[in-house]
Amino acid sequence: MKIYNFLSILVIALFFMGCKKSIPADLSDVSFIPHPLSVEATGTAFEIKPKLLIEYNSDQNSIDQADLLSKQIFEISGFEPVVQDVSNGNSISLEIDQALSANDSYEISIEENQIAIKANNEAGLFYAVHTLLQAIEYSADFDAWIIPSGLIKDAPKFEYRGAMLDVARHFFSVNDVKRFIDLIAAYKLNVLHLHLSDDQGWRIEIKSWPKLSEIGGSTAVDGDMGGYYSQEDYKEIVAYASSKFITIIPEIDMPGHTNAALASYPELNCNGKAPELYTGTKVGFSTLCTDKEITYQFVDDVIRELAEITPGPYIHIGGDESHVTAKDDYISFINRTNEIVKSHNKTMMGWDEIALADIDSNDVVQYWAKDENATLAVEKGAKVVLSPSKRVYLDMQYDSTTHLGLHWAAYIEVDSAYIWSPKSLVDGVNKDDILGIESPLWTETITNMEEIEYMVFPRILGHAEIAWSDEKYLDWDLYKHRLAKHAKQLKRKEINYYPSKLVPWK
Ligand code: TNX
Repeated sequence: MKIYNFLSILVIALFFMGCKKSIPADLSDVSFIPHPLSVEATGTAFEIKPKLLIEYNSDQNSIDQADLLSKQIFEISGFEPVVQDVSNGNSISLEIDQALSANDSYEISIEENQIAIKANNEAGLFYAVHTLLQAIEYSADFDAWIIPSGLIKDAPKFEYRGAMLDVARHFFSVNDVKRFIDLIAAYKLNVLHLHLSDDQGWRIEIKSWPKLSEIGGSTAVDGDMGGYYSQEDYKEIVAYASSKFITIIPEIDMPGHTNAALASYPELNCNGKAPELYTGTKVGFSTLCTDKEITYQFVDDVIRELAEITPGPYIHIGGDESHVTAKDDYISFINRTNEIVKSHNKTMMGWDEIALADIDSNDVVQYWAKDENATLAVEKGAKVVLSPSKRVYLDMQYDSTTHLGLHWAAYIEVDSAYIWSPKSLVDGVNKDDILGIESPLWTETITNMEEIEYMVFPRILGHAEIAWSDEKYLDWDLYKHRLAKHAKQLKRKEINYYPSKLVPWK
């Protein structure tokens, strides 16, 4: 009798083991974006079951990341892991390991009973968690939550992986910015540049010049609702971004693109008269009065207050399209502004036109339009962030049939956003001159979060991969299939992405 029971249990057990094997488990089949440095599949799988343990090594840094992983696993699978500080088998463990020398690097070893995450620092753990989450999403269509086994090794190619949001042409709430941060952090971006001022709006409270936000912040393109961040709001954004390893770079665009400031304070105008607030979309018509001393008092106050609430190293001073500032005045304005930025212990960053001024290896130039400016910047020793408008401008229409956005630089379909290489973009600008890449979203035509998502996704996934992954993985014909499989993750996060016909969506 007993032997029959035993045999039937054995048969049932074998049957179920057989079922499990029918779940494909191939780590190299997971559609990682950005692609890790190396992925080695070993053909078995780790199964996520109720009471999964997530262990952190007692170093403080691992705890937050263990919590994050647990919350996300619960959201994806419905199983709530137990997070604890012990070590025994059948668990996911996280620890900082200084033996991993590359900055922000990590390794994930996935075995049947144990997943071990090691990283060079806490950001590395954060990136590892997001890679592992992509591997978990792989099994969303199967009837068990499995993570295919193997070894992943990873490290970023560029240290600067950015996006820019123009909150001046249209204003977006703190919550919108937080969602934007969540969405880009999942793809290992680590910079969010906020374009905080332009002709149409001033979006940050400056206590010593309160009318900037009161008057200058009161409107937006098309007379749409304005708004501004109080310094407390801004600090909240900075802290939220920092919890996702994203550095905020604030931009005050000067000396052009300043109508909102000029309308708020007549003394900043050469004729002492304040212009009307502006709600159109033309560029290049405004300038601060570069030979008035009060202008530099203004610049100093604004940069001082911004520097005090910005922990990151950069202050972006714009400097683009100052078409009504005489060239000599422009150059002396940028030089003086640079001194001011340095006096507040920050590094000046600006659009590529600032290469005309006396910049050097302490400054960062953001290439968007003119090759000769990028080359000049490099000749002067500056580092360059690449934002080629024909490839990464997220406000460009996908094609002539998509209605949001502009097309002055190009129509940028999902393939065109992806098929370019930083190191061969501009003659004379080589890998070592490049700090990284950044994708700007200008918002003349963009008014809400749904529209932001439509313009940003999926193009920014390609940019994230260009910024992070080794060149050898940058192949559109392979990438488009990974992107296609990735759609279910975009859907789960309810991202309103553009369903390009060039991608074989599943
Ligand atoms: C150019 S890019 C601008 C922005 C506009 C954008 C629209 C740059 C530095 N200046 O002021 O919003 O085109 O695509």
